[in-house]
Amino acid sequence: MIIRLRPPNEQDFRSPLRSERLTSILGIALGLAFTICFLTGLISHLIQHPPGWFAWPTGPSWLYRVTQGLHVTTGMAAIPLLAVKLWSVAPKFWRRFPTGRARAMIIEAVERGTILLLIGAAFFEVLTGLLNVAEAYLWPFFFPEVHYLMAWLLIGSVVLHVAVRLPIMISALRRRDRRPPPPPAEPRAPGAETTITRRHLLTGTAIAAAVIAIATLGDKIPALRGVSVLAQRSGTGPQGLPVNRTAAAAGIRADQVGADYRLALVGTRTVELSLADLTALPQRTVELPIACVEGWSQLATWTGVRLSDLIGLVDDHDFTEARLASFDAGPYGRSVVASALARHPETLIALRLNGEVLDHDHGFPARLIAPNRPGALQTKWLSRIEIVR
Ligand code: HEM
Ligand SMILES: Nc1nc2c(c(=O)[nH]1)N[C@H]1C(S)=C(S)[C@@H](COP(=O)(O)O)O[C@H]1N2
Ligand SMILES: [Mo]
Repeated sequence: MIIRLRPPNEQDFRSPLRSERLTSILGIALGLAFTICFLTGLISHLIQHPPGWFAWPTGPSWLYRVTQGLHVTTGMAAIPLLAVKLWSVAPKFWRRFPTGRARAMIIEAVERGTILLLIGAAFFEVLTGLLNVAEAYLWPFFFPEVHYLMAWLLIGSVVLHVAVRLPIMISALRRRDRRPPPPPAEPRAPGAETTITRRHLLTGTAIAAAVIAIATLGDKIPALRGVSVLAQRSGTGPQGLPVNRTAAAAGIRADQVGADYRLALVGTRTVELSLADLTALPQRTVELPIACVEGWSQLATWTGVRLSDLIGLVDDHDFTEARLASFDAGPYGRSVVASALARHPETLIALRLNGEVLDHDHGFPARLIAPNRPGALQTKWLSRIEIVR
């Protein structure tokens, strides 16, 4: 027997389950998922790189926890939608390229180019996102920037794609083709028989998306921990809270956070406070989540000194922001707290976590904890707070 290898053509794809209606329904679901990812991702980007016009509210304290948890969960749930959507249009990838008329060829080339861009950007976003939450930092500084730029490319090509296909989509949704079409005039080719319906396929896809979402939610919603096999963090760590970067990984030396520890407060005056000085100031206790940009989040009880009380020790004037610095020279060793958040009564320089002195890995001797703020900006191992007018 001689087997001739050739690229497939449109007719090789025989499943009678494919239809414009099925593709349209999957497309709407995927478009919604990508829109949610884009908007929640954009929020996260703006909080971390705020332009002048942008002010993220100081509350409710759980808001970022919800937006970023939604980002990662929706992105994960989009994976089966993307897979089935691509399957539903697979024959089109092998459509013969029109030859002859230049205009038709150009239109076809532009169309195929846009679709290629759309698919490439979608795979790229999902893959980089997945690697990031799996803590596979293959390109640690590179990830957010490229993921961010690709998000614009993706959402742009989604908008273009929807605009071009809207008429087909609307007419396909008006038509009722839930049942497989009647058998064609000629006898069905082998492989064309099917025992499932389009409705089964859609329900199965929806269940897959839901299972992935629930399996992802465990490090965000404690009640789901037991069934969340895809949760990115175990939820355990010292003092019941996961750690992204340990003191050892951040290169914190014992002498920096030992008996000689001082927190420098720099305003119109400068003061250096030892841990004993900090402990002697009025202590407050708040319940606030750590909400990592990677999607996991966890509530904890924090005790420490109000940032506004510390600012009051060195500056009596209006200020625009407080600049925090850490013994950690890494990318999360610095952060800026805008004045509204710095004045918030729940914004603390925490010394204790869940009833104990902060663990070294949670930022001992002192770390920031503030409401409605990405975990990456909750700076640990603080060395200096500068008040900027
Ligand atoms: C499985 C899917 C996805 C996962 C797991 C994921 C994960 C993440 C993570 C962990 C971040 C935080 C990065 C950081 O600040 O360090 C992020 C940010 C972001 N994501 Fe995704 N993502 C996914 C899909 C998408 C999609 C489909 C889009 C766009 C439609 C998107 C757009 C964004 C944007 C705009 C940011 C902000 C980047 C920045 O701060 O500069 N993501 N994503
Ligand atoms: N100095 C410093 N602070 C830091 C980090 C860091 O690497 N260095 N990681 C941040 C990140 S990404 C998160 S999610 C939180 C996690 O806090 P935890 O380790 O106490 O749970 O700390 C933040 N503070
Ligand atoms: Mo984080």
